[in-house]
Amino acid sequence: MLAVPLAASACPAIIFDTDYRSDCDDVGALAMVHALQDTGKVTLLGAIATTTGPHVVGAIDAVNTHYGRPDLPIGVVAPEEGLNTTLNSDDFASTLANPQNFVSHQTNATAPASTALYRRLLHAAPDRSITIVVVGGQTAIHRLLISGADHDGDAIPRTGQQLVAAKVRELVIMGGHFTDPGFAEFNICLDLKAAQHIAREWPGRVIYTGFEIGEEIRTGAALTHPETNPVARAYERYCGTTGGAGVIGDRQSWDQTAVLIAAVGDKWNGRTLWKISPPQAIEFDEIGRALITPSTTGNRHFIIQSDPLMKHTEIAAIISELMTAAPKTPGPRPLQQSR
Ligand SMILES: [Ca+2]
Repeated sequence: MLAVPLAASACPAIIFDTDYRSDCDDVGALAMVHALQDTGKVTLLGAIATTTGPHVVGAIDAVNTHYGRPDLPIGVVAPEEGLNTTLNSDDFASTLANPQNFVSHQTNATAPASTALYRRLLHAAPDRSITIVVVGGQTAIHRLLISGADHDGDAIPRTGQQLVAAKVRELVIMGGHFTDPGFAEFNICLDLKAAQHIAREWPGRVIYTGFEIGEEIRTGAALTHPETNPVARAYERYCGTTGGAGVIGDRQSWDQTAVLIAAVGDKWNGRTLWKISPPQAIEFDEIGRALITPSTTGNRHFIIQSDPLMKHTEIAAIISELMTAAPKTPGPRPLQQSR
């Protein structure tokens, strides 16, 4: 299969859209965004939480604050009947949002609605400047896309569709499975109707990094100091429930692959990380399986593993280095810590 080159812009302006309490790879991915900003590779404009667990905004803010960026806006989706936005587990969010453990100031109660924040950030941005990275369900981008002009009286004259067409350069989604046609992937199924709509209607290029890409890339065990680093603490809490209690362990790196693609495309220091598929038409069927049809006029793509050109362990080393990089300008620590 021929692959197409993927040129990253010099310094993408990123909105990070996350289901930040179902798995610790979201926390690792957010840490990567901050580390990439510390080295001038991206600019983080804000975060969107697609889960409505009571501590999710505080838990995102704790990591932003750890990296010295406490003022980044965080939007949250409002719950809706029939939509599973409150996930079953709360492995790390309450721990990260606890002010005895880490400093944070924003909460679910103070956070703007996801659609309001998306529209405000897009409206204020230069044309074709924004890269959206979605590492959870697609509820928030769906609501953005179908929002009307002057949504909730925001005085922004464009519809969501018009804003996206004008302002968004690229959408990178962790979701789907592109080598197993029978696999209905978790993020797609979190809000299947949204994922189907985005695949059909998003007015620009979409790159999917499938389950199979991050599955073999294991990171996390190199994190240290969970008493002061909320990223390490999340991995300790999460891997404590899936591995050994209280142990910082490795975890699959699904969400981190989306951040790496958004930041640097298909190359890292001149080496090819993975291949990008030729243009496709991509849909998701009634249970969430990806349907792929080559299309010369399509603008959907998926990631193809380039191993052995770049081994999983080599990509893991790149991600791990970013996840464990010390903040350039560390934020404050709590006066009294509970451990
Ligand atoms: Ca996720």
